[in-house]
Amino acid sequence: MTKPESKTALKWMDAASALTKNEAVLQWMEEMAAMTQPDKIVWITGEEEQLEALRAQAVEEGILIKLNEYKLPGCYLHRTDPDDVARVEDRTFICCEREEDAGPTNHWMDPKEMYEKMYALADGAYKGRTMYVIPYSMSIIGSPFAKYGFELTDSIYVVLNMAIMTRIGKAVCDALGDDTGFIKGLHCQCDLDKENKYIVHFPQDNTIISMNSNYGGNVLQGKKCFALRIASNLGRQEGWMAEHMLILGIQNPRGEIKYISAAFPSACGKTNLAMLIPPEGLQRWGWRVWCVGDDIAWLRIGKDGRLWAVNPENGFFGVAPGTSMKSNPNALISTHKDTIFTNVALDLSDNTVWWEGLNKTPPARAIDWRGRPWTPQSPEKAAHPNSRFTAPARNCPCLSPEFDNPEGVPISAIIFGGRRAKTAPLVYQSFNWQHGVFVGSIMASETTAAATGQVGVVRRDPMAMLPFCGYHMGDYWQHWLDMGKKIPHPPKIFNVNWFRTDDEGHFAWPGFGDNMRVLQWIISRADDEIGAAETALGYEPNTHDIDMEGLEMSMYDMRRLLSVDRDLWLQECSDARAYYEKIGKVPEELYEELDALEMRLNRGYKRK
Ligand code: OXD
Ligand code: MN
Repeated sequence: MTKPESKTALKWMDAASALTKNEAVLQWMEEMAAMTQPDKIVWITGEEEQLEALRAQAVEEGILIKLNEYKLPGCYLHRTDPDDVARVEDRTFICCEREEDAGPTNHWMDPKEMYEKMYALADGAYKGRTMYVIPYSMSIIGSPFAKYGFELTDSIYVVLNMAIMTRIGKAVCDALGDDTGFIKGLHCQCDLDKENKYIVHFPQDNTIISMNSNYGGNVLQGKKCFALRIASNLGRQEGWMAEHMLILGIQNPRGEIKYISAAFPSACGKTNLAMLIPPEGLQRWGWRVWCVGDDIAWLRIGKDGRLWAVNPENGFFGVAPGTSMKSNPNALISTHKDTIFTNVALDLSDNTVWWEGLNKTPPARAIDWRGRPWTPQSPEKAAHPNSRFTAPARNCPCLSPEFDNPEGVPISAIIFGGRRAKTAPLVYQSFNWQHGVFVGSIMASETTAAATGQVGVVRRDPMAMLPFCGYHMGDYWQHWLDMGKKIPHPPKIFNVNWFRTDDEGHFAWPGFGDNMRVLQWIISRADDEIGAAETALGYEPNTHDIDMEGLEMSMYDMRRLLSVDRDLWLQECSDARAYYEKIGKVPEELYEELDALEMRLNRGYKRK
């Protein structure tokens, strides 16, 4: 790597004012400051007073718009550049030493070459600007799961979002002490030049660089860059797992809580499931759901031989459109204070926010996400389809009391799922861990607005990690298989599909709160409490085992939701095989599972 020279030792850095005496941290920051040449350096202490001053400065500079303090206390609106509204998978790189270690699902460039490119762009990038130093922790500071990092940024928006999404400040430096195992992160807004937008990861030196973007998923480095791409590498080396999964607790009428984690691709309802409110009938019996996390899970084998999970984040970066008091009251309430909204519409009647799907009464006069006047007659959407809220987890009415437990929560079931109009049934259980890994490996889903590119196209998204796995997908599957052998009491693995459509193209399953009915079945199966029908795909519910009370749906509809179309599945197998060929380096066990599935389908496997 060509390191930028720090010509005068500690010329830039006022070591006395730094929050740490960690030599490795100071040395690296000195180099970064010498290269980017900020006017000043500000350490983010985590104190409310400092954050409040930054909010005021951001409002003054037009970066944030202060919203109605009475209706939305502590809330702000931000608009990104219209060309900078989603993750940019085609500009995201994993720069490990050997191209074959990044695998065919990641973009790769030689680390030396990439460092040179990045350092050329960063040269003088902070001139006339401030370098903010954000010490942050993924997971609870001091927890056995916790990992620490520093993000250097010239964006107040990033500072304020990171302050919601992660645990920040002096406590992080204190917990890190002299340890050199921290994650280094550099973010330069530059001039948001599309041609020079880069989201780059150097797993061999735990470094992240985001260049020419200001969209959350690209620049809130704790999230996708660290907690998934870098952490998936660390997990592989250290024997744990970093997954694109929500975590929730399901409380039964006896007051017992079982935890599950679930992987769905971006914008496929993870936040909705994580904060689900059970249908009234089930609530009356005492069923309820506790949210531990809505996007990322770090999982480790506990002393008791079960798999334990924490949510490394401290807030929700949720998709706004479609979020309403009907679809997800807990998420909406979470946004009612201390929240930053990005690319939603500004309701001029009361200086609040609006997005499609919030309610049926769009504002008569608004400013759309691009900053243009908007009325309900306007031809374009008021909010961008990937507009977001950044809300503190503590605002969530159903936040689990275990949210801050440094040991995490024990996982009874893992769920995979995606948007599939036809193929996948409502729910099925894998025969065992290895079969479950296979089920996750062939996951596919229709693309959404969370990333740039075409929306609604079916693509393979193994374990919902396609854009986030920081190394070769084949090695990642091997890591899953290896973990399975090491977990004495592994969770059971399931697959769900909330998005199956009927012959008219309407969703055949009501989804949202009614998904609780499926979760109940999953929990009963995880506890070996009930039997199931054995099908070619795995175990499916006996139709009477899904509680349908209060649902406007017949047993016939339910059977259709659970049906397996043999021809579609044979096609699915051949697509999966072609995908495996493309990935290469696929563990033999997964080919065995694919062969076995094909054989079961060909035998005309009947429900038992
Ligand atoms: C997200 C995503 O923002 O997956 O969580 O894109
Ligand atoms: Mn996500």
